[in-house]
Amino acid sequence: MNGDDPAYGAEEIQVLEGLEAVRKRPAMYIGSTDTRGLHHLVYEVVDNAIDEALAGYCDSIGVTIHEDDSVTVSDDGRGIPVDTHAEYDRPAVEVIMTILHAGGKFDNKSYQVSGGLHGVGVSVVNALSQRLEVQIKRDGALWTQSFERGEPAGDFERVRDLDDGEDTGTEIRFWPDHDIFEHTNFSFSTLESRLRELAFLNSGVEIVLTDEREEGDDDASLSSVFEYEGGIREFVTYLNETKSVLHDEVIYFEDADDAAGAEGEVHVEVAMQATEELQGSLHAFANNINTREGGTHMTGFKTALTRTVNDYASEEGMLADIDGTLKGDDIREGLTAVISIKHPDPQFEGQTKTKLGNSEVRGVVESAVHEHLGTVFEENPDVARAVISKAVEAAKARMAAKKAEELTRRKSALENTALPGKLSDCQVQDPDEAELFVVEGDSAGGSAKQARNPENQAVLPIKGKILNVEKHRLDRILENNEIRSLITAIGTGIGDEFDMEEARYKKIIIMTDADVDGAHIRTLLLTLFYRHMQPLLEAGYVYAAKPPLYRVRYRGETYDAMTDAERDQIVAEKCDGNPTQVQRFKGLGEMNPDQLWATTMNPENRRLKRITVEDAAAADRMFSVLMGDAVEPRKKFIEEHAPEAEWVDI
Ligand code: 0RA
Repeated sequence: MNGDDPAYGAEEIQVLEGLEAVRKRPAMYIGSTDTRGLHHLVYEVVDNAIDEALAGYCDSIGVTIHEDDSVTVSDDGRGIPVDTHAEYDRPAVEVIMTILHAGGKFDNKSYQVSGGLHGVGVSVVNALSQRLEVQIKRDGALWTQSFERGEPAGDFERVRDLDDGEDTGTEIRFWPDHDIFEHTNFSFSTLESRLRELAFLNSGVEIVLTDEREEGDDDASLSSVFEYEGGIREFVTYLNETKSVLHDEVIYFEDADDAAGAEGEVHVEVAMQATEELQGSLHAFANNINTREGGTHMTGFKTALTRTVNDYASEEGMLADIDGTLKGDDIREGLTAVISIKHPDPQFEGQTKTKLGNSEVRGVVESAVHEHLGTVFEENPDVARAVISKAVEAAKARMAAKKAEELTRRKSALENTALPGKLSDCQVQDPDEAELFVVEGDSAGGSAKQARNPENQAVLPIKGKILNVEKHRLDRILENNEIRSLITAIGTGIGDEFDMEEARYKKIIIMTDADVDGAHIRTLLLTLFYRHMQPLLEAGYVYAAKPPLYRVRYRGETYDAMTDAERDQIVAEKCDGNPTQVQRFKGLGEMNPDQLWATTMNPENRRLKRITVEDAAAADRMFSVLMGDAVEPRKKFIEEHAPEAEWVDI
């Protein structure tokens, strides 16, 4: 960029095109314009505040959801610069707010979160907001400017002097543009989990989330404060809250390396703790971004973990009972770990840009883990023993399970041609069109069979409670008849045998009663999918049907209500007193086939909820809370989430 006058005019035009491009193709900048993209706006602004914190200037961040669905993000950082930008001859804040990627040019921050996945800069938030107001406390004064759909709506103004001792900082309030976003209602719990995560990842930064709306989507509290001096150590403690841990102290170490060259240091932090669980729970972050697809930091961690544990175990003669060495999977069974790296120039790859690509990071993490974990083991033999005994136990079980799996595999090779007897299959063979209803109980299954459209709707009744898949390894799970019929009907197989190409339906719809037992069965089924058939969830093939709770009849008309509130609304608005009949459906079995078709199965009227793996950590926690041994946290969870527990996003 150069600053002479003719170029200035040209740049000005480019600027306008820049934000226009954002409004034209918002998905290119924030991923999507659904609720995910909407929340991205908040993360983008918060990332800027986190950058201030990482640079050492900010220790408190506030996020407030207002009644009009606008959001304010405030921080006590240095404040956005208020001087005039020499090249553009405009106030610096205006440049930052109206020029793509301008933010970074003002500063050489060592670790810029913005620049990573979100990385688009606050100007994108501005472009996608019908209004945005910024207040800056800096250079002894309070300053302000507002914008509409990315363009200045007024001049940059000095409002007043700061009081003695009044802190510097930035406050940005924005109103997402209804023309861009499908919905503009923010979810407290979605913001809460990301902000909690950020507080874990950036120890010492206080983040306060406040909901000023009358009806927050979470009635538990209107304000949450997150601040973790222990950083990712406390993250691991949190993830293990409902699990039985095998050693008291969380293992923690950090290191820095100059492998990234002149750009700056690569900083590595690892926290881990072994538990009795069968599932491991590994979470890798790069510059605060949850790298769900893994990457070089994850690979480095796994390699070094396997090597370090095997080295120590064989030196101590702990491998006598097993054939060969411990496999990575054995060591990671029940292990909860958080790996967080900060890199001056992170490269994100993969389908969702959540895979870390920097090749030098692998070695950096590998040597850090090898060195520090080795030391931890030497200095804490009890901890080493706990981790290794669990891995040895897992290795033995693996060998036993392998035999069982082979047996099932051989059996299923013969059985596979025959679909389960209880399945009423549909006529179409095309998975794009075919739907499978997994129905609770034989009687509801019977109604569903009569109600369905046999052309493309298949019905599989599932009896009672299926096996608690959280507590058993795959070999035991495969002994269960209900689960075997389900897997055979779906067609993909399970575990190592899983093959997405073989899916016989692209909609697998769980249809259970709208009561606690129904919710339980649904959770069991989802646990099975989550643990052993996760690609189905990732592909968006799994749904929950939402049967109505009530049917209201009034003067020959019928209305269905999903909730008590909906019922009350119908009664108030549609019915005028006397001959109003309200029928409560206790179970699916109480509906006759016509009703079941009309309310729950007919694609024209039904409501389905697509089940996704939005947040692996949150889902992991919820499954453990709902399915695990610890009774108190489960009780607490159900009490806190009772009204929406059935529809928690998993
Ligand atoms: C550019 C340069 C500097 C800080 C910021 C932007 C900044 C942006 C945001 C957005 C939200 N909160 C923020 N806080 C700061 C560095 C200014 C300096 O060098 O003093």
